[in-house]
Amino acid sequence: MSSAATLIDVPLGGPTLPQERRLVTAIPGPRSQELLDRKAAAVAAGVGHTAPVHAVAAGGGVVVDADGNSLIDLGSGIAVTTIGNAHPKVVAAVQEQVAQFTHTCFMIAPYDSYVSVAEALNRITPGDHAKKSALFNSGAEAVENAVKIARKHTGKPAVVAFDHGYHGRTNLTMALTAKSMPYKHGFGPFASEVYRAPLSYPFRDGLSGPEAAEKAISVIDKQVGADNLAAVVIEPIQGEGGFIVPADGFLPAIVEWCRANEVVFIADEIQTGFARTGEMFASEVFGIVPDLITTAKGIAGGLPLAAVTGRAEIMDAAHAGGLGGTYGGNPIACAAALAAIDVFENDGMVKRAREIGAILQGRLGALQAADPRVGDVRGHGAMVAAEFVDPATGEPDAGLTAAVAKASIAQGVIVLTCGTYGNVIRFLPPLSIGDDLLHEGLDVVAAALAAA
Ligand code: PLZ
Repeated sequence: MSSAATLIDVPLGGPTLPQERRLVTAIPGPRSQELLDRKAAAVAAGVGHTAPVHAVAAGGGVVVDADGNSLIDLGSGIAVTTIGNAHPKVVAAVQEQVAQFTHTCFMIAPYDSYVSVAEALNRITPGDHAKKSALFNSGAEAVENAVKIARKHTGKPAVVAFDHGYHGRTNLTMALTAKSMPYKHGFGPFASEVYRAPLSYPFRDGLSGPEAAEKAISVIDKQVGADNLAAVVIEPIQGEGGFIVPADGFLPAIVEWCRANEVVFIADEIQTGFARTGEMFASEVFGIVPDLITTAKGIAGGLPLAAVTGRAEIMDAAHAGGLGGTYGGNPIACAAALAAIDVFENDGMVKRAREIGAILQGRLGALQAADPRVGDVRGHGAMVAAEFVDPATGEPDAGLTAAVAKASIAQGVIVLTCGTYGNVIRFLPPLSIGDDLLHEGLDVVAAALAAA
């Protein structure tokens, strides 16, 4: 059986990996191809992959494959390894915890790290009101629980999500997610009492924030009614939907309407959270204070952990025993989260996200100025995207987008696409990437665009 043990010279991951783009075979090389063949035979066809590689180590700004190729990482495993893959503080915390105990189930025998993560989240999330937290395993599970809590608190059934929104792949979160293919197609019926409102999408709707909010609130009022509505769930900057940054004033108007109507405002910060946007949370970019906030991804440096944090009186609405799960707040994931949060707070991550953002905006802005196929460049901090269009019509160009992403990966740069129309390339580099490597990655993407 092929395994890591049979590989030659597998390097140790983390920041000591050589920070370089290095192609020693075509992508995929023979060892990667061998894994992909085994994957095709053993793993359900529904589970896809973006980069055709057999990853063996990662750190800083690179992912190394089994053939010895070193790829520049501009995706962070979908915004997860924000502090850098195999960050030494996370590795040490995990190693210490895994030798101590691996699991007791927090609902059976509680432990310190879960409580410490809750305390940290209560402290660092937006707003200085009294807060409480509960921990889960995945982003989707956090969103599900935020909805449960909001329903229990308000005694109302309905939930509103937005056009282009993404909230997960479980039954309720599929219902909340906008895009059918690939997330929902054929997987229904979906959870009931989920309604959809129009988003602010400045590049495509031409509306000001207050105008877009008025339109959304009118739909919510007329088609749902505040008396039936438990919660509004929204990503402050949409992730999978296309890195859509709402126009100024949109989010504050929605928050204000929720407050006036006893509707819980849930910010899904699973992709935007933890320094990614150049603030600790994207809500701060827009000056809003959510009632509840869902987090995951960057929270624990790559270990599976998620949370719901929010107003203590709302969080406490669920009866004792009403929230939980076997693994939620697993001690190893919590140890990793405490290490990661330490890095976010004390190792300049917010500042680094802004520096990376300036490079991304500068480089992509220059591409846009020179190439009319780049219709829009948008984002905050180290969460920036380019939307590709047909210059003649402004219509989304998914074909061009896929070609640029594919060519970039073949040249050793991992980039991710997104968007309802599949015409957005998003940049989510680890904050541990060096400027030179980031520039080199962007050079490769620019060359791929020029050649496409
Ligand atoms: N909410 C805002 O971005 C996960 C999805 C990848 P889980 N986004 C990556 C894929 O294709 O499955 C996400 C998100 C927002 C919720 C989720 C769901 O988080 O940890 O994937 O369940």
